[in-house]
Amino acid sequence: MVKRTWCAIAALLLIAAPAGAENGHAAWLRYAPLPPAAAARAGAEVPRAVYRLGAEVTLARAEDELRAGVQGMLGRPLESVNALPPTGAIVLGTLASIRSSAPGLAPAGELPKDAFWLRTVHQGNNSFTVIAGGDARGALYGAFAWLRRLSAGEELGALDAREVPYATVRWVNQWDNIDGSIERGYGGRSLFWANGKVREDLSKAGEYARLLASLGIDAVAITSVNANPLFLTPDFVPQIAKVADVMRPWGVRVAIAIDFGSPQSVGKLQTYDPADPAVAAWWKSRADALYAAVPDMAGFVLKADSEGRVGPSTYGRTHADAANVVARALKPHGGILFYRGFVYDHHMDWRNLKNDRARAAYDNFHPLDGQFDDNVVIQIKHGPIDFQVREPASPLFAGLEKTNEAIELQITQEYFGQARHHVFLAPMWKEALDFDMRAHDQPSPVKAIVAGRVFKRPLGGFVGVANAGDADNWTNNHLSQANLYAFGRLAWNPDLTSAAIAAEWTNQTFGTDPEIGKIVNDLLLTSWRTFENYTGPLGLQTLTDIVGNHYGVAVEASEENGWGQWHRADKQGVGMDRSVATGTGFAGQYPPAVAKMYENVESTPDDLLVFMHHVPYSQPLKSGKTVIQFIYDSHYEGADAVAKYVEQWRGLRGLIDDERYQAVLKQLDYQAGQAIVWRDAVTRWFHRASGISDDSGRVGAYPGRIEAEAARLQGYQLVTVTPWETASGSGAVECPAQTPSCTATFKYTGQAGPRDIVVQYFDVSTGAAHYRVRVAGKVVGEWTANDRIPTRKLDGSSSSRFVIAGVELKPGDEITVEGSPDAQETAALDYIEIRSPK
Ligand code: GCW
Repeated sequence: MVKRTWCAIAALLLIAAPAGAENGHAAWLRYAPLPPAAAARAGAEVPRAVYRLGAEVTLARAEDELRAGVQGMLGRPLESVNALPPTGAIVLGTLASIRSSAPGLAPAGELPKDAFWLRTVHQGNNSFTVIAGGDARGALYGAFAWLRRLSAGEELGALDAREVPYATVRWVNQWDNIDGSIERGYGGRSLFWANGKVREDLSKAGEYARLLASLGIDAVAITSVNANPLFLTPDFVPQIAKVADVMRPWGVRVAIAIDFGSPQSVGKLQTYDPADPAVAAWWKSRADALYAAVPDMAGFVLKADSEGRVGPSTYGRTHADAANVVARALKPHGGILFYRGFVYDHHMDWRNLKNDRARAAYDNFHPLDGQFDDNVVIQIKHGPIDFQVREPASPLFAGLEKTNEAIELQITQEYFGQARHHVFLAPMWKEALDFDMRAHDQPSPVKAIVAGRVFKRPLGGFVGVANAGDADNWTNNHLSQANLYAFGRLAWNPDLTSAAIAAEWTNQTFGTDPEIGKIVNDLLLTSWRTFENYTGPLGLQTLTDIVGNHYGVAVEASEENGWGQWHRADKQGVGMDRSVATGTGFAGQYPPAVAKMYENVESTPDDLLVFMHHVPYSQPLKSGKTVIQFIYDSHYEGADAVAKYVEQWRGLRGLIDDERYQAVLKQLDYQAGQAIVWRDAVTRWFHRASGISDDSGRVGAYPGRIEAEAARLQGYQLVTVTPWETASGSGAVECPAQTPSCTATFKYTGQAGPRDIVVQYFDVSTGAAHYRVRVAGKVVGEWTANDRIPTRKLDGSSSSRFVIAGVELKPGDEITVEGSPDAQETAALDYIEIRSPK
């Protein structure tokens, strides 16, 4: 009885929860009420009814979307009608159906597939809004585009807008594994797979398809490129079909990634040699089986001869042989094979100064230009290395003229703070997309090349490695949603500016109040530079633990191993010499005008200076500042900028919902701490390497900081931290596992007054240690280190910060940090810092 009552109350509470509860699940499709002035204007412009022509499910979804959007934003229903009301309506359908049923409303002109036309037609006092698609999917895209305009408060009364997608390929790849984990995924578990099979409940996968459709993305590879051969077994045919069924209503088709060894591992053939007719027949039979169940399947993605994946090299065959054998199996069904250009040797000899991973894509694929079938697309990462914080555009884009191409952009923030740091990637992508390759000395921006416009290719476009999972808000960081949004918008129209995309996203996601726009857009648009500043500027690449988790700082992790992400910093200087004259020759892979620019130190842009050249630390940049001083300054600027983000974000209090306000504030606060870890590690590392001091005297001098090694320790023991630069001073202290607790006591010698106490500690993934801080015996703060940072070690990833604000201190006060280990986590401590309150 008691239990029942509680259930009833709980149910009531659920129902009573504010309609506007914002956990981020609605993403940019919130359809929140418009501010009164915009609502009044739109109220007059938006018809009261919707008339849909055609019964296709995709059109029905478009109608639902319009109804939900108008109801949400204008607070009034949009009535569905079965005949054209003379008093006006939104008329939704394909151009052909509108032309035959309501010829007076149809725009003159044609629309290709996926394109749409938004148009208002006034007849006397009645007005019609026409949403016409080249096909049903185009009409759906039109509905979303119209709603986007409505949400931004745009004028809708005199529309005449025709939009055609820039490219044929607008795909995302999920790196989802069969067990439900996602490689480099930070947004939770897979939306498609769990425990070795398809998820029972695919409703979120359907909602995801809706998000993708709102951007014009029309295909998703639902399995990781590090492909599990099981996905090609007969058992998976109905499972893949199940996913396809929930995505199809939104015009989204599925693809899978395949393993090249499957003819042998799954098909039990003796070989997977692409030249063997039995192998070709096997690929054909698998494609036939899949297409029988999923007739609109989009195709396959293939990573071969890369990072341990098998490929054609086993049999001395070429990538073209490999791609074509699979493409021919897909061809009769209209399927496409995406063959990844990410092929390189990860056992390269680092001692050989001529070796260069950046050359690999071009060296592997350029010689094969013209040998790929016309339903093969070479999928090329935007830079020649691997999604680092700054890279030049891959020279391979200009190196294939008779082959279809797609640019691969990584939406998931593998090298960008893994959704714990806020980095809006559109400005970086734009730089690659807009980069002019000067192929044949003609304008040839990368975006136009991949779309097939420069070399007149029938197929090509944009692929994003997505960041979505089953987290309530899809990405685990509200601001990371902006990256998925930006990818989709750029895939639709790469001519959009980053600022326009940021503004659209912010309007829809947080509201149209100009103050919100000012704050959020500034955070978005400056964040790439900020991240680059505190990680690896000047083309150093992300100075992260590249052989480990790709998260925290580890300056030397890329050196002296076969992975080829070398920056070659030594006592005299830093950078890879990639010139033709004296280096690896990489610069020569670009068309002449670009090659010439990168060949010389003087003409190489500062942002890529040490990517292209090995220079002394004293090398002046264009500004006159030396390389070493720039490394110091940029790191301080980057860390300061994140600290400022926290303050800027506080300006949103009360302007946006508290739920997301608090969540982002917490994330930014964490990031501000991490940016300091990065700043100190990189600057101290280069200070030690170069022996050159910081003109501003900051590196190595930390006012208010007291090292744990210098504290009075009870139970705590000194420990060295690897890499050394990730701990302040000479290391840290830790409390041996199984010890109940240890203490480190610091003496305050400053003036009396309120102070912030910053505690720098280590939060590893193997336990939840507890910390308690006392001042003169009184507890002033305590917390548990239970964040799930991807490391078991004391290092740059686990180094974390807790701030106890506004504590009254007087000279002589003892500050004691008591740490209680848990499991393997040793309540380790790096330092405390006492600073004036902000
Ligand atoms: O950046 C690297 C990632 C791998 C990934 C690989 C690739 C899917 O660290 O996790 O594997 O790129 O793109 O194939």
